[in-house]
Amino acid sequence: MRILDLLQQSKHKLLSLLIDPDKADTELLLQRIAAAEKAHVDLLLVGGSLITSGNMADKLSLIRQNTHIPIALFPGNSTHFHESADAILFLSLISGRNADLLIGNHVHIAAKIKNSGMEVIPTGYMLVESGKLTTAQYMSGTLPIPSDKPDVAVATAIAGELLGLKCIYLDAGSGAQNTVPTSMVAAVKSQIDLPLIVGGGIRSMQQAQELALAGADLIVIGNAAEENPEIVNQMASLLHQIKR
Ligand code: 1GP
Repeated sequence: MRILDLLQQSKHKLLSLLIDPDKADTELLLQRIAAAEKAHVDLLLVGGSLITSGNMADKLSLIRQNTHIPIALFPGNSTHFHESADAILFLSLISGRNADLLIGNHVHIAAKIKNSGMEVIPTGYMLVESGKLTTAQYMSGTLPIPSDKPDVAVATAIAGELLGLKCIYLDAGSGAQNTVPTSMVAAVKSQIDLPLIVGGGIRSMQQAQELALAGADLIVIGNAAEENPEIVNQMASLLHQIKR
């Protein structure tokens, strides 16, 4: 099944694990993949706004060899593309006004992506202010949407939908102090007819549950799974019990 079909058609909420290729050595990566497989995690996102290790290809092939969970790239820029993933979140940073992250990087990598035959998921990527400067905000050189301005988030998401994007990702940024507010998630979900991905700073079952009930269709966790591997299994079961 294509990942976008899963996002659009799943009858329950979904969990994605974000794998930062810089953070996991081989043994740790294998442990995390095995835990994700056991927990029936729905999607692996591989990437981040800054990747310095340079062995993305090795990490992707290791992941590919050890799991059937679909793998989507979550690139910070066009150099993060690699053909061995199943799909790419083709991110337009619509909360920002950085032309390179709205169209520039896309032009650089478009032909390669098209020739790869990989599934492309055009995604309206929205950074939301989360209590402290995150790597994503810093690296993108953009202002996040203020967390107390759901109307700005709604208008931005609607613009993304009207531009033809296929899903919206509300991200407080990896390691965020505060998650995206549930009120903002609910406001955005009520005004668009697209799958909604929510991530950044989600560390507890309660946060995941509240965000899912507010309208998040896919919850993304990165740091929480690194700090507390047990939470992956618990969060997947919880989300799979919440109907869309
Ligand atoms: C970041 O949403 C992801 O883009 C995951 O964030 O590492 O804080 O869970 P965390």
